[in-house]
Amino acid sequence: MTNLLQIGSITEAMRERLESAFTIHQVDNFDAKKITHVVTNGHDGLSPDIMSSLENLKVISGYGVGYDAIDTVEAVRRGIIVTHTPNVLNEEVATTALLLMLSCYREVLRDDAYVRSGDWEVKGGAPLTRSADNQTVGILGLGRIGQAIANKLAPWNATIVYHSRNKKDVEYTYYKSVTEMAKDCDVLICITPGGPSTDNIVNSEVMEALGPNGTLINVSRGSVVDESALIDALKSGKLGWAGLDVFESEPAVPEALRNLPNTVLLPHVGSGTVETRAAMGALTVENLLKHLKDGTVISAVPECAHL
Ligand code: A2R
Repeated sequence: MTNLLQIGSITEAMRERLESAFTIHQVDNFDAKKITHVVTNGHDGLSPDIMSSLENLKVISGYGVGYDAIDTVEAVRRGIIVTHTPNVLNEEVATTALLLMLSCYREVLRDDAYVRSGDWEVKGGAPLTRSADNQTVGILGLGRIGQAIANKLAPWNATIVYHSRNKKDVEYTYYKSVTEMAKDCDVLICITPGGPSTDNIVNSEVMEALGPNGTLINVSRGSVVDESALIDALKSGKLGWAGLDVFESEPAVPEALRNLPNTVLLPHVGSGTVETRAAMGALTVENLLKHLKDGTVISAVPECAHL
């Protein structure tokens, strides 16, 4: 049997299929020389010290679309194929972005608390909220998920604008500068990859450009948004609302952020439904099984596509 190192947890369905082809080793007890395949997730990735100890490593299969926790430069140098799970989670993450946006606009948490506390009976009708219809929504990263978000916004009659590294062949207005885009937006939705090139790309300047009536949604990586600048902007009213599924040091979320009423916070569940996680798990496993069968994979990350 081929030897597979498991980083982080895997589902029972994944374990059952993997056990038919691999001997699965855990991080607290493995013989580095034997390991040829790794299964991991977007959060844990593969630490440089474990990666360098695995001299016979051939494939790192990631459960998730983001792979910023895996050193792909080193992987390419060593001829190791890194795979991920694109596309199968587009609609789910897009739904999460919409859920956060609508929750901010319609103050779902505040109004839910209003009913539960009994305030409705005592104080009467709740204060009015804002309409999510007819808003200008800036998508930061118009890739697979970004496009799914744009599609899902159609019933709200949104005007879509976007920023990404390259201009796309789409009807939406392209902005070269995130700040210039934020000035023209009611909502900014972050859905770029994490990593050095997008680190704190949403800084205080961008937040102030979005403004007191603006809403920031982050379903990408915590590193994309300057979290302490975000807390300052939300506290001072320079930014109106934030809906966040991801944070700088997950699962730790600063108390200052947790105490702010103009936020909706989720525990990184963008793709976290039974159905979508099953599809992601199946693709993670199939990449490994295909490599065993014929030396190729289904969904290599772009950097490794030539390997
Ligand atoms: O390369 P482009 O022009 O297509 O732009 C990509 C954009 N992007 C960036 N935009 C601005 N500055 C950057 N430094 C930068 N780096 C990348 O993000 C593209 O429009 C988008 C990523 O799209 P996809 O590669 O199709 O990724 P997908 O599947 O939409 O997932 C995005 C991220 C994952 O990496 C996870 O972190 C998260 O969603 O779940």
